[in-house]
Amino acid sequence: MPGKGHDRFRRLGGDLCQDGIVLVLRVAGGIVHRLSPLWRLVRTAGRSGRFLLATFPLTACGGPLSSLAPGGRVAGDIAFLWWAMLAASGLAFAIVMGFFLVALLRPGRLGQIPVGRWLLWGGFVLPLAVLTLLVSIGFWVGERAIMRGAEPLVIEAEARQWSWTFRYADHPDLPPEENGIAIPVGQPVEFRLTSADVIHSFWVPRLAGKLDAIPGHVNRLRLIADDAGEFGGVCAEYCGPGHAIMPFFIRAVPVAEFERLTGGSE
Ligand SMILES: [Cu+2]
Repeated sequence: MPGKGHDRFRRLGGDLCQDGIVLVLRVAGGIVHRLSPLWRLVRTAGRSGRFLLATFPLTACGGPLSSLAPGGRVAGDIAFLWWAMLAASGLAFAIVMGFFLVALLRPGRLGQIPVGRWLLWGGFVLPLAVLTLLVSIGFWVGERAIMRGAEPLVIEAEARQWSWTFRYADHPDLPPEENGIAIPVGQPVEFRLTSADVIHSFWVPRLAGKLDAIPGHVNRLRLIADDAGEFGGVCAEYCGPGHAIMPFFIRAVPVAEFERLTGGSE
C-alpha cells in the first residue's frame, strides 16, 4: 500500500516498536533494582497490609476501556461470565494446589488412591461439571445479547484503514459521523458492521463484546447503554500500521436529546 500516509504510519510503527523495547528494558531493570525493597515491604506489611497491597492491582479493573466496568446490560452479562470463569478457574487451581501440597507434605498418600478413581473424578466428573456450568452461562449470556424481539435503532458502521464511519440507517439525510456517534440511553441499538478494506473488529468494552467488521459482509452487534456518558471503542483486530490509532467513541444521551440531535423520533 504505497503513499505518503502509509510511510508516515510505518515510521510511527517503527518508533513505537523502539520505544516499546526501551520501555521493556527499563521496566525489567527497574524490577530487578526495586524487587528487594518491595519484598521487604511485603514481608513487614503484616496481614492487613498485605491484603491492602494485593488490592492495588485490582484498580486496573476500572478505566474507560475496561469490560469489568460495564455500562449496559449486554456488557454486564459478559462481565458476569468473566467472573464466573475466574471463579471456576480459581477453584480448579485451588484443587490442584491442594493435591500438590498433600503430595509435598504427605508423600505416598495420593499413591494409595486407585488410578480408576483419579480418572473418573479428575478426568471426567470435575471437567464435565465445570464445563457444563460455564457453557450454560455462555449460552444464557449469548441468548440475552441477541435481544430477540427488540426493535433496535440501527446504525451502519464502516471501518477502513484507519478510521470508522457511522450513519443512522433511518436517517440517510444526516451526514455520516467520523469516529463516534450518539445513541439513546436505555434503548437497544444494532450496529451493522462492515469494512471497506481489511478485517477490523468493533469493540466498545463497556457496552458489548467484540465483533469483526469484514469486507463484503455485514455483522450485527446489539448493545444497550444504561446511563448517559461517553464510552470508548477500539479496533480489536490488527489491521495495519495505524491499527492503534483508530479509536472511536459512543456517546449515550437521554432520549429527548437524541431526538433533538437526529431531528426525528426514534
Ligand atoms: Cu485494527
